[in-house]
Amino acid sequence: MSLVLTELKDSTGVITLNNSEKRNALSDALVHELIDALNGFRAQNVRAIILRAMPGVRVWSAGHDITELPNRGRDPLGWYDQLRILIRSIQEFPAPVIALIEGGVWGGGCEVAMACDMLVTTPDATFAITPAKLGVPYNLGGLLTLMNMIPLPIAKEMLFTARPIPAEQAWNLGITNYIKSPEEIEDFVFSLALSIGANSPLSVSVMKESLRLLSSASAITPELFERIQGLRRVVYDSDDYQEGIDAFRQKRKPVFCGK
Ligand code: LCV
Repeated sequence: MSLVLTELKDSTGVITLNNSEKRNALSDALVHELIDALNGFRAQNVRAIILRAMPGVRVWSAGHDITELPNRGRDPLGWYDQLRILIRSIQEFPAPVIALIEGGVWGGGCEVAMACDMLVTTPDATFAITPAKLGVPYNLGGLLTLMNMIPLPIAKEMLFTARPIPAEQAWNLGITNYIKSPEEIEDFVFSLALSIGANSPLSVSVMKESLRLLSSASAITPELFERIQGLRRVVYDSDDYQEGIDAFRQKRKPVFCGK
C-alpha cells in the first residue's frame, strides 16, 4: 500500500497522506514517499502543491513515528533525519505548498504543516507541539519554523504545555489563512492554488525563496550554536527522554524525574 497518494490536477500537485490506520504518523517510509512525491512534482514544474490527508479524517498527522525514535544517546531530530529533509524540501520547493487540514495535527506533523506556505483548515483542526510530553529536545530548525509562524508567548505555551490549540485560535493568531467547512474546503483550496497558478511562476518562486532566506536571516555565533546543541544533548542523554519513548511504546503515561 502506498503511504502517500499523488495526483496532478491542472497545474497543481496533490499529495495525500494515506496511512489513517496509524494516524499518518511520520515514519521514515511515509516521509520518504512524501519527499519522492515532492521531487516528482518539482520535475513537472507544478505551480502549487496541496498537502492533505484523506477527506474526513480525525487526525491529519500524529507526528513523528515515536516507535522509530532512537534510544537515549542519539539526537532524535538530527539534520539528516527524514523529517528534517522533508521540512527543508517543503520550504525550498519552488512553488507554494498549501496545507489542507482536517483533524488533529501533532508534534512533527505540526512542523510539517507550519513549514507550508499557507494553511486552510476545517473548524475541527487542532495543533499541538509535543516534545515536552515525550522528553524530546526540540531542534533549532524546528523552533525557527514555529517562531516564524506563531507569536512567541503562544509558541511558548504550546511548547511548555503540549496542549492542542483549536482551529479558531490558530486563525485568530494568523497562523492559518482560512477556516472552511468540510464541504467547501476542497474547492476553496483548489481555487486558491489555481489563482497562484495563473500568476508568474518565476515571480512567485523567487518571492517564496527570498522570504525563506529573510526569515532565517538572524545569524548566531558558532559558540551560541554549540551551547544550544550542548543543552539539547543533556536532554536526549537523559533518563527522562528514554522514559518518554518507553512510555509511548508501553502505552502508559510517562513519569518524569528531571534527570
Ligand atoms: C507511532 C502512532 C503514533 C505516533 N507514532 O488513535 O515534535 S516532537 O518532538 O514531539 C516528535 C518527536 C513527535 O512528533 O512525536 C510525536 C508526537 N505525537 C503525539 O504525541 C501523538 C501520539 N498519538 C496520539 O496521542 C493518538 O494516537 C492520537 C490522539 C493522535 C489519535 O488517537 P486515536 O485514539 O484516534 P490510536 O492512539 O489508537 O492510534 C492508532 C494507531 O496509530 C499509532 C498507535 O500506536 C496505534 O497503533 P496500534 O493500532 O498498532 O496500537 N500511532 C498513533 N500516533 N506518533 N504510532
